[in-house]
Amino acid sequence: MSALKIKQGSTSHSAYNLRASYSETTERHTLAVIVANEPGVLARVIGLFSGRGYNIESLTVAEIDHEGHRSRITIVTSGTPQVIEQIKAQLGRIVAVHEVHDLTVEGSAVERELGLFKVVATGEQRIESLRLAEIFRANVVDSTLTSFVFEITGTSEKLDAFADLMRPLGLTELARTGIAALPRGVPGHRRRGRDMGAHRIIIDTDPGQDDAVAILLALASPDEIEVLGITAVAGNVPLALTQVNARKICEIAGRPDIRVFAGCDRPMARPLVTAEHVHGTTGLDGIDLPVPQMPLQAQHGVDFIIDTLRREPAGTVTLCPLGPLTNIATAFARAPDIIARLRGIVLMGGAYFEVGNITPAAEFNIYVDPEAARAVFAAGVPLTVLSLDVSHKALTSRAWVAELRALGTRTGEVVAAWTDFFERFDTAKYGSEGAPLHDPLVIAWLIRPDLFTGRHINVEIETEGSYTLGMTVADWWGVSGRKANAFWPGTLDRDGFFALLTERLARL
Ligand SMILES: [Ca+2]
Repeated sequence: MSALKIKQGSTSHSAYNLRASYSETTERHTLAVIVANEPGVLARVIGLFSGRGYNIESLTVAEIDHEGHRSRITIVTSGTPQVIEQIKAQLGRIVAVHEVHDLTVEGSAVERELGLFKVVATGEQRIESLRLAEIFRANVVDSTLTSFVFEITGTSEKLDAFADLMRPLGLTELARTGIAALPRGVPGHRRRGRDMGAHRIIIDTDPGQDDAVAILLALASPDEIEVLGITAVAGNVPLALTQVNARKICEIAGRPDIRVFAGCDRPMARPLVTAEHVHGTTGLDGIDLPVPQMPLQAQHGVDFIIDTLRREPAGTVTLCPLGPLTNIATAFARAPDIIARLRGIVLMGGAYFEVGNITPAAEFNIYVDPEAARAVFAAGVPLTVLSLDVSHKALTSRAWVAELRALGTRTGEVVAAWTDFFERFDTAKYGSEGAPLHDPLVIAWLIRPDLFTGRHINVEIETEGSYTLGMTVADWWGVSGRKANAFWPGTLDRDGFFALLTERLARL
């Protein structure tokens, strides 16, 4: 069919006063936009079209809008006028159908407000499911002989409707994993953090140069991310340094208004293990930074996490741990009611194919507090795990450091100096050119999940092994039969990731 793009026109704000019209795009193809105004309609619409053999060349949900309890769904389809008439007749039996004309032609701005979900289905129904997926404008992101994962874009209601349809087809897991990337540069659609669609996050961190880059990336991305606060934890270096470092980073970003809290100073059940050998004695070695002027908040970081989750609407806050999971697990233990109020957790930690970096079996963040990690992975929260499997694909390069310096900004120079520092350690350790930039992947995942593919799998934490303490036992191949509890990205668009970093850091 000819190029077809949809944008909200002036008429689309009123779903109930639309006039009917067709617009011919070619001799054969007809565009119809159908607006329905009933909750749960999507499930019935999809059910209507599955397996009916309509000669529909394109049927795409272009818009879902919820006003109170009412849903308005715009469906764009093409086909012969006869087919369109059939669709209208079928739909008219279950919903109020209006056709819209005179829509302004523009990109898919509507998608910007919708969530991104991943669905795992198995078995023989794959083809059927894919056909349904097409209706939802879904992308298959991972596929094996026995299962496939695809992501759909939509609201929670849409996901629920989709899940109902998919279950008989072999749906095994369903998890909300993030928000679709927000295309930039569409006038009138610049959004700040509090708006629908943006991630509202608490960053829990043990800076660390790579933590610092993650925080800078978040603060440079207000369209997609609102930072509610930063909680420091002991990890790479002791708490007395990580809370200071977190404030230094906020000041580099020109954001002394961000509230920084000190959390736990040691793991739940073990002595603290640190990583000065990687990050230097301050945790931010590589360039001298001034003593921060912004205050440390008086409240304990764990109390801030608990209070925030109890205060904010349920399902709106995401935790982003970049260090040992002590603060998070302590908050869960002290206030179990907050677990169900989380939108999700997106963390850096663990490894499967890349195995360990602090021991042969374990990644540092999980190793430092394995009891905390076990509690978090068992909490039943939608969990996304950015592990060494992807961070070892996020290797810095001389060309990227040169790009940072070429920005000619203080931020560019600081990040370049940090990279120079920790590259020395990692280059010697791994024999590679460049060093892995672990923690910024958490923020990159929130902004651009399309840079990753992965699987929804079971991950258990080893807390007793003689040689494997802190290992993330990740069932990538699905051999354990244990229930999936985490989305585990396995691939990364490396160049896309560094391009995103450069673009965002240039704003600070
Ligand atoms: Ca960290």
